[in-house]
Amino acid sequence: MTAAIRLFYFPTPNGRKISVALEEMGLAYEIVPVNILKGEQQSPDFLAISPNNRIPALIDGDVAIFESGAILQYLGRKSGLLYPLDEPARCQVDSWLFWQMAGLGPMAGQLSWFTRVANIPGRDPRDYSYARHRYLKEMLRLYGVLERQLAGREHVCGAYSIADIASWTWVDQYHAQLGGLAPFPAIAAWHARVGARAAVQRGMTVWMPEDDGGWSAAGNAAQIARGKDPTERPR
Ligand SMILES: N[C@@H](CCC(=O)N[C@@H](CS)C(=O)NCC(=O)O)C(=O)O
Repeated sequence: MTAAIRLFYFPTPNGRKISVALEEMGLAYEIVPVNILKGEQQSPDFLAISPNNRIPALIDGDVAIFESGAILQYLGRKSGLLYPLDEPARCQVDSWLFWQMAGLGPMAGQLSWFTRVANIPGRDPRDYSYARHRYLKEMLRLYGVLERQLAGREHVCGAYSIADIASWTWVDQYHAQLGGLAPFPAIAAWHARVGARAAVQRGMTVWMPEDDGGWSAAGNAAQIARGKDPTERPR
């Protein structure tokens, strides 16, 4: 039987937010791989669902959604889970969800981009040290914000919610950018706590392409093993 929910997916932090949420909420779904390393996000069929040509996107009956934050809110409303009904609590979850969407995700993405470009010999002759400096500084600021929020709390908004899932997949994949979580003990404890959840572990491993092109945390580790340091700090 085909599951009602179809998740257009690639195993990046934004894609994994949704597979983790679906696993946490116990909703049946089918993975539709969109291999962004092969340009499948540009296909006309996919653009009809996701006009910004980015994963993730989701179809559920006559509902079609793109943007991972909007999808998390939809799944929270649909399941009645991990998205409080109480308005003050929901506003807190929305605040931290948008914080991740507008800050933590894009800044980590830019830092990763400029670090990787700098690590590809012959890729581009320009000097990216200022870009790396800027995004590393912003990442450190954002981790400081998250550290303060998590100090004395089990989860970002107290109770486990879609706000945790949104930030967790980004911290999980990219904390090596900052040289690890040692300077951020509350984030480190939260990262371990959320990572120990069975649903999170299932959601993180739902589908992998044969060659991840170095996008994943495993790809980062392989890059380090080849002598290229993805955490290289700006001069
Ligand atoms: N704000 C969007 C960002 C989505 C996004 O950037 N997706 C990336 C993977 S994490 C993608 O599809 N990249 C394909 C490309 O750059 O062409 C969301 O949260 O859904």
